[in-house]
Order: sequence, then structure tokens, then C-alpha cells
Amino acid sequence: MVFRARIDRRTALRGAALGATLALEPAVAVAASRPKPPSMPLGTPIGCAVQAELLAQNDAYRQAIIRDCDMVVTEDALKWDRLRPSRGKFDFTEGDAIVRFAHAAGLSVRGHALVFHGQVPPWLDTLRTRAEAEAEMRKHITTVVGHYRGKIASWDVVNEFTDDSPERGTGLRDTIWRRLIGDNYIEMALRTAAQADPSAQLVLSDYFLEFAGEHYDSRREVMLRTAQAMVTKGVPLHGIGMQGHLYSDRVVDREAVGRFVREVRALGLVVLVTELDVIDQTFPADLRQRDELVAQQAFQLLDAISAAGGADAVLTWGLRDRDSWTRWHKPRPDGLPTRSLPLDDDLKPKPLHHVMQHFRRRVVASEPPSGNTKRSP
Ligand code: 9MR
Repeated sequence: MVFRARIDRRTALRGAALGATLALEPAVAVAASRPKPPSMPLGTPIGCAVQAELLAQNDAYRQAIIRDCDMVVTEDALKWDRLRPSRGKFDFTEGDAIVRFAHAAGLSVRGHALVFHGQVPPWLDTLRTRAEAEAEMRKHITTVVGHYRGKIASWDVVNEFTDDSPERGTGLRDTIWRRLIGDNYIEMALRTAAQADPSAQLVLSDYFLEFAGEHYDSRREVMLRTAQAMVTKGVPLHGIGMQGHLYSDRVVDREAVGRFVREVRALGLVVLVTELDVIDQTFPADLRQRDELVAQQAFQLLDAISAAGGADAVLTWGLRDRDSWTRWHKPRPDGLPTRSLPLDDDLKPKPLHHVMQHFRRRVVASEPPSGNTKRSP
């Protein structure tokens, strides 16, 4: 396999060699049900984003998730527009269905996303004052985290808060929350979430933390600065989410990623990969080649993180290509369907699946970070 040939000697020697892992674990041989065999210890827990509608309709999809995942994350079900189409009402139907499925299958759940500027209902624009915004944000977090107290183990508390021009000013995105409440809305969101469920893992997550270049350096800096400020003030923050939306035309900066992970861990926080996938717009059309290149991109990121101490969890943003947001939002210029995820349209494992399973099993030998750390169960 192309990506196997690219692995350096150090990597090959560390823990289980990827080649051996792949040879021993053709996807068909992966156990279809829990519990996992004791001979395969968990390295990094892995998972994927799920949609309630698909879980309800498709048994093969459900079985693939049970086979391939240790946890799931709510892709759209707990966003403001789904939960709160009108101001006075919370609709937990989809979120509850995902949690029920996951717990019945022995999977843990991540919630996405308590504070996010995307996918919000129009009524949010009617908020006018600081007091009103603060009350609404607190009510939202308290109600949602409270509803899932003890059931959702880990939350994206604030998602995508870095500005698209991160080198400007504080580097924080201009959202309704920041405009009305001020920069401390992040701290407020974390404190409110911790009050609603003191045992939940609380995460700040963002995109474009993986690539080479000044723009990406600035984004990493904003994230580190924010995390550092939270830790200094004793704000309950436990992890940083690198979303991991990788691009075929951008290089993963292994050194910068390693530095970033070490700095996050030095603050006593864990790193999670929260939304991994590969946007394959500029990769060749040939399926075999394309799938190998997709796997290589993801391997570069996960291996760099692993070498710097490892991730607390790695989740892909969906499991099956046909369900990926990239199909609609990042189409290929040649019109061929994108192949961004571990399984193809027919739920057949691709090289990215093997990469995920490799990290699932590989135990990173390193000191666990101390301080604010909270692992998802
Ligand atoms: O996967 C989500 C897709 O179903 C939605 O249509 C889309 C709307 O923008 O959002 C997708 O998820 C996003 C996530 O919530 C935040 N990070 C980027 C993800 C991909 O756009």
C-alpha cells in the first residue's frame, strides 16, 4: 500500500508496526460486536459523527458504527437550529435517539456544539443586549448539558471561535456572543457547562490547526493563548479539539502539530481530533490512488499527534463517504463523488479505515498529562 511504504523507520519500530497491523486486520476480520477481544488493547478511542435519521433507517450503518467506533458525536442533532427552531422550546428528539443507540451499543457520546455561530435559528438575531445574550447562552447550556448530564461524556463547548484573520486584534471571531457579551463569553460558556455537569469533559474546538504556513501558525497561537488564559484563571477546560478537516492541496505540518500538541499537554489539557476527514478535490480520480492519498494525509496528522503524546480521542466527521458534508460542500471539479471517510458508499473499508483502526490499537507510551485533564470514559 502506498501509505505503508511512506512510513519512516522510527514509526515502524514504535509499538505495533502499521504494516503488521494492516496484514493482521483486514476489515472483514474486525469483530462485529462488543466486547473487544482482550488481545487488542485500546490505544486511542475512535469514533465518528452520526446523524439520527440514518441510525433510524439503516441497520448496516448502525452495525458498522458499532464495529468501528468507541464513541460517536452528534453531527447536527444538537446544533441550535435543530434543538431550538423556536425560542421557547428545546427539541431533544434526535439527540435522545443518538444517545439511546450509543449507550445500548456500549459507545460513549460527544456533544457538538453548545456555542457556535453556524447553524443557528433566525430568532437569535433578535437578541439585543448583553444581559439578554448572557441569559440565553446560560439557559441553553444549562438546559442542554443538564438534560444529558451523566450521558454525554464530552462537549464541544465553543466551536470555531478563531477569526478568519487570526492575526488581527485578539484573533477571536466576531460572533453574536462576542459582540453582545464580550471576549469572556468563552469563559462563561465553560463555567456554565461545568456547573450543569461537573463530570463532563469540556473542549474548545477549531479548524485549520494542522497545516504549514503563517496563517495556520496564527490560528494555533490564538487557540494556545485562549487555552492558556483559561488554565491561568482556573476555568474548567479539559481539552482542545483539532477538527482535522484535511485538504488534498495542503501539507500537514508535522513539526508545528507536534509543538502544538506538546504545548497543549503542558497546560494539563488533552488533545482530541474532533472532525477528521480529507477533502479530496485535487487528488487523482483513480479510486485506488485517491483512497491511499486520503489515508496518507490522515496518517500524517495522527502520527504527528501520536509522536507528541497522543490524542485522547479521534473522531471522523461521518463514517461512510456518501454521508460526508464534503459531497455537498466540497465537490470535486470533475464531478466524481468525494471519498473523504473510512468507509465507501457501500460501507466497505478503505485505507483510511485501516489507519483509524491502527491508532485505535496502538498504545502510546508516554506520561499522562496532569492538571485539568479529564478523559472521556
Ligand atoms: O456535517 C455538518 C453538515 O451536515 C452540515 O450541513 C454543515 C453545515 O455547515 O455542518 C457540518 O458540520 C460542520 C461542523 O458542525 C463544524 N465544523 C465543520 C463541519 C463541516 O462543515
